[in-house]
Amino acid sequence: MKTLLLTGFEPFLSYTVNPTMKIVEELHGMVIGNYKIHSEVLTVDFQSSGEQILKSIAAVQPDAVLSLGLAGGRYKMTPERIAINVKDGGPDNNGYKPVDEVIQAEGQAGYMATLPVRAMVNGLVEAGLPAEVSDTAGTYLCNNVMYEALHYAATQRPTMKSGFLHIPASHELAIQHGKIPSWSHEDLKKGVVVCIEALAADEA
Ligand code: PCA
Repeated sequence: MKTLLLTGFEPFLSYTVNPTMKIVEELHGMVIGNYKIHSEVLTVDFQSSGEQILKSIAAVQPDAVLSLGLAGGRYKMTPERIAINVKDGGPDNNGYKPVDEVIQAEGQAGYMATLPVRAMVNGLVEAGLPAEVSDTAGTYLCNNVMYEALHYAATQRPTMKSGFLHIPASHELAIQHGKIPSWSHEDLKKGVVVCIEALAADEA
């Protein structure tokens, strides 16, 4: 049995609910494909979220990492193709607002996801869920965490696969927020399960 580190995020900015938090909490301890899921919820904080995911990787020693983030306004499930070495935007939940900063001074300009993004999109569409590959994870916390995990894998643990899935808002969030497209919690969770199944099938 392999281990998957599955991360979500706490609420941030105008998003009073983060659907990724509930999904990772519900999937914690489950077995999907040949992966046992270990879940963690990360803070939306430029100073600590990178450290948090690296600590979890050290503690859990996962074979693969799948991080989830809310992309409020997107209509589809979007596995991310690439993380870039940039911190910009915000503010985060501590009020910090970086401008044109690097994440890792010695790091590459970008790292491609090492999860099977195309197989994930195909699996999602086959399961009846709208999906496409995304070519930008932005420059906020999601990109930050994706970059940190891929940088760690590239420099310290090349066998560990890693990547990121942005998901649309849940109905619960959309009701509170007012102006964003949304999916049911069940469909969002199913989409995450399908992506993990695609990862497992890709290795079989
Ligand atoms: N989405 C944000 C950060 C936390 C989250 O769930 C992002 O897309 O960067």
